[in-house]
Amino acid sequence: ITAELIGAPTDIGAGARGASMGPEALRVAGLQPALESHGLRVLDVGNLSGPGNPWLPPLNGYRHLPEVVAWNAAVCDAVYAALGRGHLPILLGGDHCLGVGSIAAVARHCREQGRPLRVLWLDAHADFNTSALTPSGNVHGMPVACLCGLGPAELVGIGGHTPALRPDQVRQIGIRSVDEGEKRLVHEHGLEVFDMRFIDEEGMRRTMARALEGMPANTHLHVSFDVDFLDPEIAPGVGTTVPGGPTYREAQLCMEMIADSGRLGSLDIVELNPALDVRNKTAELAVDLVESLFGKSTLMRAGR
Ligand code: DIR
Ligand code: MN
Ligand code: MN
Ligand code: MN
Repeated sequence: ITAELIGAPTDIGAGARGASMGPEALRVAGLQPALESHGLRVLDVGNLSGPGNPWLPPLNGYRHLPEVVAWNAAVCDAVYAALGRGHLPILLGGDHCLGVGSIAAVARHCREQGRPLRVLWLDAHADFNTSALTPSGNVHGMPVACLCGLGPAELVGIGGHTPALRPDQVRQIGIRSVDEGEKRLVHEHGLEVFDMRFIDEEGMRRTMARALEGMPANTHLHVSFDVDFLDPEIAPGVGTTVPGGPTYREAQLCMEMIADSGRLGSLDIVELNPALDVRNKTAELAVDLVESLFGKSTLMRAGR
């Protein structure tokens, strides 16, 4: 496997400045050597470029929509090109609005290859807002809705096919903050959400078994890892902390079970905000977890 690191240094869709420093913080935390130590070839293609953050109030329910579209177009092209080279793209965000471009590219690739796609959305938030429902106008609260066809045409059509995803291709894990109107929309569209209550009651093991079930052998699995998925006690370096997230052990098991599925085809690491971090510890934790996602284990494992 050759992994391709693609930096997208922007906080254009977020409600706090600083996620634009995420790619460099992950590099400083040693992402590339960590992946290499597990047998991957790693190509760091550097950072994409795009418009600066004008820090304006929402317009028609969206903040910075033209800039969000520009960044997502660049991300979509880069991720699609990486997949075309047979590489496993790892998007280094940047805020979670970039999930639109990244996953639209993955969906396009899978459509062309006739492969099934499953998306695991690891997040404290459902990211299923629309311009009518959003309390903030921040597009990082809307990417799942956009991918399912609910959103502005210039963003929803970015991978050339609308919608990029059907809700039944998505599994959300770790959710504990959903806005009032957003709740209804999540329900109407039948999103499969393993919220924190589900994880409390069933445990991470059964949660992940459910989230990963029913994938044919040629399934492309995309993981969109919003670092605010993690409990803020262990991961303070994010813009929108929500208490009561997965512990270190739960997060490790989550990543290990994804690795064991053998289906991982692409990854986003988003919402890391070094301006809010403590001595880069959240970036280091993200690197530690990503190692498990790529097969780090304490002992020899059957079949690997
Ligand atoms: C909130 C916060 N639901 C919003 N969203 C996210 O503004 O739409 N924070 N994704 O990370
Ligand atoms: Mn290691
Ligand atoms: Mn998110
Ligand atoms: Mn989030």
